[in-house]
Amino acid sequence: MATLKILLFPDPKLRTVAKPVEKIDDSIVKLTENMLQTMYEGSGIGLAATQVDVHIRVIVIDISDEKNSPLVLINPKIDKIIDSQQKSYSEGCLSVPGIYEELKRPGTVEISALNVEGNKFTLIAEGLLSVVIQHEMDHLEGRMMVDSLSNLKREIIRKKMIKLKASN
Ligand code: QAP
Ligand code: CO
Repeated sequence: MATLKILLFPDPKLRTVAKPVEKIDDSIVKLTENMLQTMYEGSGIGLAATQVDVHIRVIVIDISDEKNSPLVLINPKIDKIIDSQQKSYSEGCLSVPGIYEELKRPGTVEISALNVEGNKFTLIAEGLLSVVIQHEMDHLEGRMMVDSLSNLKREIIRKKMIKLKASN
């Protein structure tokens, strides 16, 4: 396994729209393993392939405290918004380290995706899991959590990230 380099906001590559996975071969399996390792190493709970500069529709998530419940979603789709009542959550992002922002999203969603064996599954996600899935699916569309903030806030974050990059 390998740790992958995570793109940082405002890297323009984070704006790439990811393509569907057509065939789950060894390279996809390896990518999901490396993404999980990268996420765990960064103390993350979710990571999209976009963030490691691979522009295909793959997401990894683990919201468990023990970090022993990896979830891989390939070509994920929101089939139904079950509870359209917007819920507020403090969101972070491995591509925007040190920044947490309160965002509103639908509370409960029904998702379908392929697992790493290529089998389709559906799940009803609520609470943190729902938020993380929606956050990671945004990455696959080239969207980021800073997009809904005010221009001023986004500009402050952009400057912080550029300083952070320069100090690394
Ligand atoms: C998305 O984000 C998420 O600032 C996943 O210094 C997170 O795993 C959605 C992280 C929370 C909703 C709520 C962030 C690690 C990890 C940081 C992450 C940091 C180190 C973020
Ligand atoms: Co993110």
